[in-house]
Amino acid sequence: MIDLYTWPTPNGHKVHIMLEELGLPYRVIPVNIGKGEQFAEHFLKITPNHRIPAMVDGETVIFESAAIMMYLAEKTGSSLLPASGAARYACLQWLMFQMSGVGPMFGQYNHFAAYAPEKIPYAITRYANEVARLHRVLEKRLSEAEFLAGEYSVADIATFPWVRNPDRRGINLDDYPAVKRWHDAIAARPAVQRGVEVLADNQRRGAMTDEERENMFGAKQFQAR
Ligand SMILES: N[C@@H](CCC(=O)N[C@@H](CS)C(=O)NCC(=O)O)C(=O)O
Repeated sequence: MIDLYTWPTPNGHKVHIMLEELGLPYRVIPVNIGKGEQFAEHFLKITPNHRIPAMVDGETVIFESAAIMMYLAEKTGSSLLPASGAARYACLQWLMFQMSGVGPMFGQYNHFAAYAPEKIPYAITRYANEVARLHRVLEKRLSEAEFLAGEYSVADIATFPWVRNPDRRGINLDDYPAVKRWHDAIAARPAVQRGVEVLADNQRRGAMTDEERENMFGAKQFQAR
């Protein structure tokens, strides 16, 4: 049985969707990052980076969502990550684009626009510009291909949870019709619908509490371990 340490956030959703697409049985082990459970001793042994998602499958222990997705595709021989050739590298290229661009930039936008106690116009503008630029890159690609790597793949599964709920980033998908077409096609997949429902009852509604703010952005986050 695969043990998945996770929480209902975009990086968690990637792996929930992947497991649902592959039809693999898995046990969900919630790590409440607002309550600071990512700093628990047993979790730090699985991932020194104290972030979800992380996975234990027998002897295999992996953190970083894309590494987990690659492992799962290769474990099952799934075409969601082609085994070799140009199709594999097209897929990896867009997966890396998500991991190094879309995730971190959208995350920083959320931080400065929604969570930072002080509104810093330079930071908000910088990350809003990056969010828009990355949407333009996605729009260009998805105007010429049905999915990021041509066929539906780990790259789409990694990117979709970050493009969901675009209004949170000041994005109107009507301005990006190819991205909207792609988003709606992925959102309609039953496995995707099951994946985004995992732990959905735990999703934060409303403003962040002081406890959540302290655990996510306070001293605990930065203490030497
Ligand atoms: N690059 C990592 C990012 C993981 C990540 O940032 N996870 C967030 C939730 S989406 C987290 O665990 N945050 C806890 C914290 O910041 O303390 C991945 O893709 O797995």
